[in-house]
Order: sequence, then structure tokens, then C-alpha cells
Amino acid sequence: MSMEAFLHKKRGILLAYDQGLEHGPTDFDERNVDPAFVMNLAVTGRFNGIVFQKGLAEKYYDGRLPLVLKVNGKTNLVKGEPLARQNCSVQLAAKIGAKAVGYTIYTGSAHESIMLEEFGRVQEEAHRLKMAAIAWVYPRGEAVKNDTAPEIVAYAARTGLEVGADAVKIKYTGDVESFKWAVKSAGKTKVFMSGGPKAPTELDFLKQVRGALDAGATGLAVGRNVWQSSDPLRMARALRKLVIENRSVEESLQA
Ligand code: FBP
Repeated sequence: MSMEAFLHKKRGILLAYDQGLEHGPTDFDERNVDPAFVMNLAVTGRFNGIVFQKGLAEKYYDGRLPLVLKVNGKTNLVKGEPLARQNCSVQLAAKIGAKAVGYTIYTGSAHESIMLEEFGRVQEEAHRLKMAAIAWVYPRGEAVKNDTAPEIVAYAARTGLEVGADAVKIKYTGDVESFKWAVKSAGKTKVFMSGGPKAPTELDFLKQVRGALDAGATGLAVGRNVWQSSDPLRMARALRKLVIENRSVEESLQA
């Protein structure tokens, strides 16, 4: 399946907003705790897609931009080897109007086989229903010492290709050269950089994104660095210039 619905000029920026489940409301403030605020931001900020869990999709998604429905997830209250099981059917995702399903696989976890098996079923069902399947591949658990080490990130990227993901969401390694190898390892599976916690400055974050793009990434899926910004629309504009219009970091920062 193609990621076409989420791309403009072959690039895409997804606004991720599943952190309420993954981290809890501690990520939020008075404004961005409201899913309606983020839904509007996704539209006015001209994102190429929004990522919701089922509950938010059912209550707040209004069809104004393409939806990625995340069909598994977990809280951060459970410690130990991570496992996130499916919590929404692919059929329901289709009914809500999603153009893709998202699923996190924690490779390296003692439970990775459960997620690999489940993703296999989710991917087949998604393709049967003409939706893309996006894998968040996050190496994690006791066996993974450094989840941004170049060989670990490249392994995550390759895992996305091997398991049939149309796009794989991975962390940035920190430099263009090593991320190039990750993108190459992903083959025809499109690479989206994962945003991560809010960077110290906008400049820092945009430099990371520029690096990922220069290495061949298709785009990014970002949450906190946008909706935790004091001016989320300004950040959205800068990201569009950088990612979609392929401008430099400096040009993108000029509002
Ligand atoms: P951010 O840009 O806020 O990091 O969002 C990307 C994302 O993958 C979310 O989809 C997800 O909720 C979160 O990161 C997972 O974060 P963690 O690394 O703590 O598991």
C-alpha cells in the first residue's frame, strides 16, 4: 500500500498526539490537553496527517486531514520489558476513516515476538482494507543499551521493511551519515523521523529534521516539539518550509 495520502511533493509531516496514553497528561498544559485544540492545529498548521488513538479518533476526528489510527499502545506505568498489544481493530480504523494504521513494535523486548506476530496480522488486514501500515519500531528493554546507536536505528529501519511496513518511524541517530545507512536499510519502506522530547531550541530541533531529510527520510512524525511550543503554528510553518519545500534551517526559521 502506498503512503500517498500523507505525502505532498513526496514528503510528509504527521502530527502525533497519542502521548496522553503513552506518557499521561504530564506532557500537556491547559491548552494542548484539549484534543480539539490539536485537531485544529493539525488543520491550520497544514500537517499531512494526524495520529490518534481510537478514543480521540472517535470523539474528535472530523475528516479535515488524513488520519493514522494507532491500534496499539501502552501506559508508562508498567515497568520492565515493554509490550503494547492491539487495542483497536483494523476494521474500526477503516470505519472511522483512517488512511493508515499505526503500531509500535518494541524490538529487543522479551515480548517482541508477540508484537511482531500481531503487526503481521494488522498489516495484512490493513492492506486488505486499502490502508497503509506504519510501524513505530522502537528498540527497547534490557537488551538495548542505546536506542539511538546507529546500528540499532538501522536495525529498526530494516525491521520495518522486513515486516511489511509501508513506513517506519524511527529515532534520529544524531548525524546524517549514520542515518543514511538506516534509510538505505529500510529500502522501499519510507522513513519518518520520530520527534522526541521538546528540544532546547527550535533551531536544535530543525537541525535534526534537516539531517534526517538530507539522509533521505521522507518526513517526520512529531508531537511534543510542535504542540508544546509557545507558538505551535510558527513551528508548523517552519517545518513545512523545511520538509515540504526543502528549504534550509535558516530560511525555514524566517517566519
Ligand atoms: P513525539 O514527537 O512527542 O516524541 O511523538 C512521537 C511518538 O512516537 C508518539 O507517537 C509517542 O506517543 C511517543 O513518541 C512515544 O514516546 P516514548 O519514546 O516515550 O515511547
